[in-house]
Amino acid sequence: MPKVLSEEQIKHYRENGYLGQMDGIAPTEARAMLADLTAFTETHGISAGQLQMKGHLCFRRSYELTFNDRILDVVEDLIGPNLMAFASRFWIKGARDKSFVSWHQDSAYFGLEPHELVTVWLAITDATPEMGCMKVIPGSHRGKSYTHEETFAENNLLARGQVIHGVRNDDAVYLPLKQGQFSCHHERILHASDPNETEVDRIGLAVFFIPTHVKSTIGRRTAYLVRGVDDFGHWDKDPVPQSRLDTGVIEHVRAAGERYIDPKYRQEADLSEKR
Ligand SMILES: O=C(O)CCC(=O)C(=O)O
Repeated sequence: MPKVLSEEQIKHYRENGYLGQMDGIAPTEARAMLADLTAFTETHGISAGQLQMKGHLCFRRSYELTFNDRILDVVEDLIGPNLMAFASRFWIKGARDKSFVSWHQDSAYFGLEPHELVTVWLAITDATPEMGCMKVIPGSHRGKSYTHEETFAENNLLARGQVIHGVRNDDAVYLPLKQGQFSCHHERILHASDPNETEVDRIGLAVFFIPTHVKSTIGRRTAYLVRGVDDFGHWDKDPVPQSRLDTGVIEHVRAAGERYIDPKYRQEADLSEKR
């Protein structure tokens, strides 16, 4: 018996690989997160969006968000009751920002098996098609694993500018969100986003959740239990941010990001696709 989703929504996710527009946090809470992001940049001289893999651990608020019942009830209905937060990324596009995200599948890079990861994309600001909200190709999570070309193109927000060529934009569904809402997408779905053509920022936090039975295919890494029990022990534990901007965890976050962009990691994660 699902906790919050209808059978129809679960069927939609299984068939299409995504769910859009669910209520997550209050706009006041989203604005507090924006203030944290600004304070982080002032303190560290970099944007939290530059931290590729576990940005949410830099803030007590976004760490706590990974335990949010409203969000976890949805994730539980999709992938079961025993859940870990594996990683995250703040996706930040300023006003009139040319940054974009090319078509890609997260499964080619995450080094996980089986591919059951659900991304919760939480809108910290509104995200509309004009602002470059997420877009997906429905059902593509059930198709093949694609080869990505690593372009390192300027303005591509992906760590290696990885691109899947030949995806038809006409087949895309856009996932607009209001501030505080979230969408979910499957690790294997083809997804992308366009530049922000508006005068206001578009900021989201993507948190990547896995069931506890999912393994790392590239050696031991860290994650943490957010709900249920872990009967598998596949993951070491991430450090916990103790204060609003806990500087103690930043080295851990940086190291996870550096490992993610290391070409050796990419090779091994890719091989896991073919095992
Ligand atoms: O926020 C975006 O524009 C892209 C997000 C994305 O690729 C993801 O969350 O996996």
